[in-house]
Amino acid sequence: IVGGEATDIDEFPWIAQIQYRKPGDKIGSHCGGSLINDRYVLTAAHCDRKVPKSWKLFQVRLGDWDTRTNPDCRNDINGMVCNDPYVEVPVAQIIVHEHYNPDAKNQPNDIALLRLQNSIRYTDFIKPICLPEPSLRTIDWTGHNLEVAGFGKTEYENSSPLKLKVGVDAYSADDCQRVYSNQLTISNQQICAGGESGKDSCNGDSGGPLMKYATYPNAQAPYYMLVGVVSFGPRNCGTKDVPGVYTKVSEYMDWISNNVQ
Ligand code: 4AZ
Repeated sequence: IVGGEATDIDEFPWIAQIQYRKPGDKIGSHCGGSLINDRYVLTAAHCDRKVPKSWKLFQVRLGDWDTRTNPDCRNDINGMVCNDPYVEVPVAQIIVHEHYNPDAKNQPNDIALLRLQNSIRYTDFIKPICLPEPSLRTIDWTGHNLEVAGFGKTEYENSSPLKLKVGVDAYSADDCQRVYSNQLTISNQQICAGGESGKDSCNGDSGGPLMKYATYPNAQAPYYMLVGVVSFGPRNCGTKDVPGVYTKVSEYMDWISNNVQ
């Protein structure tokens, strides 16, 4: 996230850090994701496909906020206050969209599900995000301020030790196509947001959530809804008038239902 700010410790408790085992058993995280129920994390297909083949996507970390926190603190050992109770769960299955095309510039169907080996116990720091119900799948987000969050690249560092968030405005499909016109086609299964100089998602935020907090029709209270999955953008994140491109989650609800057991 560039141009963002630190989240609260219990903000966006669905954010997952996808972890890879690299040669030499080094562990790294190059993508985010969103917990959508007690067994599945939604992420981007390119998180599995565009990393070196020798890197194995093997687990997700949930509930983290400050990656610098001493992990010994996870269980309130020796009276240490545990303020960052993350868990790490093995990935049992990676379900990449069958029509994802890693070679296409416009990254069609950049969406994947990770089935977790165990079901997750929800805490103040680990909770699923809501998916759009049928009546909310046709909302036109043009001009709305959405939020994106993650541990990806910042204006200072290649990744962020803290969970960060930033607001990005949604583009209309036409305006986004105009921006990318001679390079690639933006489909209506994608949504663009950003374009404000210095405020954007960035490398490592991929797979993470683009969200809208609102009181939706027929709801008593406001809640966060998952609108998009971070997919790609200009090499220089936060380039003025060049929005990031997100996979539009409302277009994939049947795919999600069909692939979640
Ligand atoms: C990336 O490389 C990436 N500004 C993801 C999103 C954006 C840019 C780069 C959007 O993972």
